[in-house]
Parts: sequence; structure tokens; C-alpha cells
Amino acid sequence: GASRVRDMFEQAKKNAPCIVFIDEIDAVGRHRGAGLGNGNDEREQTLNQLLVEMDGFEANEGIIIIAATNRPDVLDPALLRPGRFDRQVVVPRPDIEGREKILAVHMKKVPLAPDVNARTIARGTPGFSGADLANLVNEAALMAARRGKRMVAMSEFEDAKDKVMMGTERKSMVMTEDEKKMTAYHEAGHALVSVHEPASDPIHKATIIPRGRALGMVMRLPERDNYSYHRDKMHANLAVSMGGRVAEEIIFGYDKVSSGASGDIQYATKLARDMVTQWGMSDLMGPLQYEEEQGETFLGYSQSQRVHMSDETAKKIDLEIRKLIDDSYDRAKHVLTKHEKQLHALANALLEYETLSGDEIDELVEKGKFDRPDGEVAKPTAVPSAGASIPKAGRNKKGPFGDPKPQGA
Ligand code: NHX
Ligand code: ZN
Repeated sequence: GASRVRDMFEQAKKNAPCIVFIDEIDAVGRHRGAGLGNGNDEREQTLNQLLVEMDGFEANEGIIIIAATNRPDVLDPALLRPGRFDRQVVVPRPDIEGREKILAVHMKKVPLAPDVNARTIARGTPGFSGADLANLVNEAALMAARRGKRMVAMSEFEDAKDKVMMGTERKSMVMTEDEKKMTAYHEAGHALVSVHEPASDPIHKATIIPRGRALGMVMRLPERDNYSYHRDKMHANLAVSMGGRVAEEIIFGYDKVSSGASGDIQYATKLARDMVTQWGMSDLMGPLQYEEEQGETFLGYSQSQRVHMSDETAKKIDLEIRKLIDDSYDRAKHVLTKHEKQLHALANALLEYETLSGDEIDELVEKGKFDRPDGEVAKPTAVPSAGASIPKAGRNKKGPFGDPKPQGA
């Protein structure tokens, strides 16, 4: 409230020199007049008071004001005018070095087994924020406790990463043999298209153990943090996303195709739309912006909206999006038809072992078989491939197979 802002600055003046830190400034600093209804009087008064205090420059000498937000786009322009905040510092998501150091900080609080390698975990968590990493360490510690271990080992970090990124494993979920078979071919389809698309990130693992909302998934692992996203990888990702549905169709027939690919379809549609309307990837439509990201709706969701255009242009955009999807469907179909033997081999291996590592999938595709040391059957925790960890952006909300999205956008 306004009076507390006044109090705070009085305190600050008494204690000067000092720093006033306001976290989540968007809570009070939101654009006045945004949102439904008549706005919020109290919030508006609070913001006004804050602006007044910040204007009292001379009186406030020796006071440094720092504020933080994840939504600079929704702030009231008055807060950003000259004379208010002198500097804006953009703090991006941490890179691999940053993640390693942040992990080291949080890991100090838990007893670690000697096999834990913060670098490896950092490598497998692109796009994670500091809070995500803190949560990861916490989940790993909980898992170790639940397993009756005195120390947190690498296997707990691997499992915690899977849980944080893809939701809780549901081993007890009862699936019929037919459902398992369908899932195995669906995932084998994604995996095989990925193997045959050079621009695709390498596979980290494929599994038919249900997790979160998904019956199965294929996770890919970028070789390093990606800051840019290129046309060849977009096309590869489109084809890989269609691979699941296409495999279902090839193996079980047109009438037996399932509704389960909705997540893949949603992912592919969004990607194809962005390619045409934002990223200038359609030769027919050219490098023009046809859709604008809307800042916020009243609930804080972002939405894209078509810029003003003729009906004819709108129709052409829809056809271009459709064409991208159709072409990628055809590419996936071509790959999976040509390599149908490999598709059967992969699906059967998934049915037998439930989880396959990327290395095992490569071996299977190359030699038609793969070696797994005896006694390591169907245990996903037993197959973290050497040096590798997890994919990027495979979070629950982002789709059933871990796909890289351009970061930092
Ligand atoms: C159902 N669930 O709804 C069952 C329970 C096709 C083998 N009848 O594509 O699990 O079918 O590659 C994000 C995350 C839809 C979006 C998970 C949208 C799950 C997942 C429904 C595999 N793997 N689909 C996939 C799947 C399903 C669903 C999602 C999502 C299946 C497919 C879910
Ligand atoms: Zn799928």
C-alpha cells in the first residue's frame, strides 16, 4: 500500500546510504489501466507513491533502488522513464557455466555421493533457471531419502531431472498389450525419423513408461546450449514430430490411428505457424511479420494475433502452414517406409526393455541389435549414457517429446 511505500522510504532515508530492493515489481508496477474492470485503486495509489518517492531525488540521496521482474513488458511506462531507474540490466537464463555454479551452491546443502558431476547435470539442463536448479537438487535429495540412501548420487539427479522435466513416472498404470504396442511403435517412429534427420538433436532416450500425461516419449539432447534455431533443424523437428503418428498409420492402418498424437500435432502446428508468420521461413510469404506476440491478456497469458491483412493473404498463410506440415508428414512416411525393418526392431526393443538410451538406439539401427550388460533389464535409471544427461525443454507443458525451442526469446 501507499503508506507502506512512504514508510519504507522514510526508513531508507534514516539508514542511508542503503539499498532498497523491490522484488517482483510488476505486482505494483503493472501498466495502469491494464486488466479488467476499473483497475485496482489501491495498487494504483501504491505505484503513484513509489513514483513520487523516486522523484524526490535530492531528498533521497544515498539510496539506491533496485527492482526485479520477469515481465518488464507489462510495467507502467512511467517507471521506465528517465530519472526513475537509471539502468536496465537484463539477466538471461544461466548458461552452462552459470548452471554449474548455481548447482554447486545448492549442492552444498545436501550430502553428495562421489559420482556426482555438476558439469554433467549443467549440460543436460539448458533453459533451467536458478529456481529450477534449486528444485532439481531438492527433488534429488527427496528421492535419495525415499530410497533410504545416505547420500545423493548421480542416479537420483538423473531421475529428478526426468521428473522435473516430464512429470512423475507412472509405473503402476495398467496398460493393455495393444496399448503398449501402439506406444512402442509411436515412439519408435519419432526415434527413427530423428536418427535419419541429420539436423535433429541426438536422442537421449526413448521410453514407453508412462510419465505425466504421456504414455511414452522420446527425449533428445542438444550437444550444447542453443541460442539460435535454424531452418534445417525446424524441418527436422517437424518431421520428427510427425514420426509417431506416421508409424501408427503404417503399422496399424488408417482406421487404427489414435488421438494420442495431439501433443505432437500441437507442437508441429505452432512451429510451422511461427516459421511462416514470425521467422520468414516461407518463400511464398517472404520475410514479413504476419503475427504479433501480444504482451499480456488479463490473466497474464501471451497470445499471438494476426496483423492487419487481406483475406487472400490470410488464406495463403494457412496454406503455407498446411504445406509445411504435409511435407514433413510425407518425409516421415518416406523414412519409416524405407526403414520399416528398423522400425520393427526399435519397437520390439522398446517392448522388451521399456527404455532405450540414444546409444542403444544408434547401435540397433546400425547393427540390427544392441548389447546390454546382463542384469540391467528395463531399468531406465541404469542406462544414463556416458557423459550425456537430459534434453532441453522437454517440460510437461511443452510436448511429449523433448524438443528444443529457441531459448531466450
Ligand atoms: C489418452 N493419453 O488420452 C491417453 C491416456 C500416442 C502413444 N487416451 O506423442 O501419450 O494418448 O511421443 C503434452 C504431453 C496429449 C501433450 C503429453 C497431449 C499427452 C505422447 C495424450 C503417445 N509421445 N498421448 C507422444 C500420448 C494419450 C497427450 C500431450 C500429452 C501415445 C502420446 C496422450
Ligand atoms: Zn508422439
